[in-house]
Amino acid sequence: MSNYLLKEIAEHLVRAEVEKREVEKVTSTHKADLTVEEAYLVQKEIVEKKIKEGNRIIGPKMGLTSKAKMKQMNIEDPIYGYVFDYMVIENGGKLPLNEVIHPKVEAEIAFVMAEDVEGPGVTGVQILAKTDYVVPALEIIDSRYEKFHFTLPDVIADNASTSRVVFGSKLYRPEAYDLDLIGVTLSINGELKELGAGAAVLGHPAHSLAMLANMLAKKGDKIRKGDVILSGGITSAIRLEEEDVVSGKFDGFGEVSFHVG
Ligand code: 0L1
Ligand code: MG
Repeated sequence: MSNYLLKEIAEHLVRAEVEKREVEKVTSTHKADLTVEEAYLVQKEIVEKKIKEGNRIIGPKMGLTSKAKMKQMNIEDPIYGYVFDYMVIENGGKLPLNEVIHPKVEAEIAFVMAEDVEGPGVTGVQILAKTDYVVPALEIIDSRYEKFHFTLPDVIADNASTSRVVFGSKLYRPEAYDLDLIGVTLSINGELKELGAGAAVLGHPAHSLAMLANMLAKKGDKIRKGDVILSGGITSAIRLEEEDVVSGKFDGFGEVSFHVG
């Protein structure tokens, strides 16, 4: 695929995000046979464009990490995207509905990295040894595609549907927890909507970051010291509506919340 077309698809997806407008998936409109490799090149264009515009990367994120999502998409490996500073909402803060298209929320555990981690061959144990802190989080995903309908290359090109994130207010040392056993509930307007445990993320959230390091290594890239990394959804993603009050309760980690305005 030509560089010109990659850039055009990247512009198209950024425009959809900025204009808060859902668009048809790019594999229908631009090029039916966009490969996974090409999709990551589109994502790279988007990331570079956002950096040029003055935004800062908070860290990479992992997506499609649950067995259910992987089965639904018929894939073996998860995907990654990037979270930027403008996407962070303070704990207890507001998600203005007019800033997004059709948001959904999922509960996750984020890692704050103490050191660079470079693949290949990285393990979950190595990730934990190089993690400063873990922190509970609520990720708000907002595919730029109509009705969240996409193929694997579409969603990779669209920065893995990344839109907003709310981090918990306290940081926790990882060795004090069995992250796979952490129970999480996700409630909206006081009603329990979803529950899960850390093991829903590829068996253990640290395993997800090990896969990330190994995937990045194939691109000559790595996890960096200071990155804050979303490891993947512990719960399914729930569609958000005007006035929703959202609360994620994490065993031993406290609560993360926001409301939709
Ligand atoms: O963070 C995620 O797991 C989202 C990945 C993209 C798939 C989706 O939009 O549901
Ligand atoms: Mg996610």
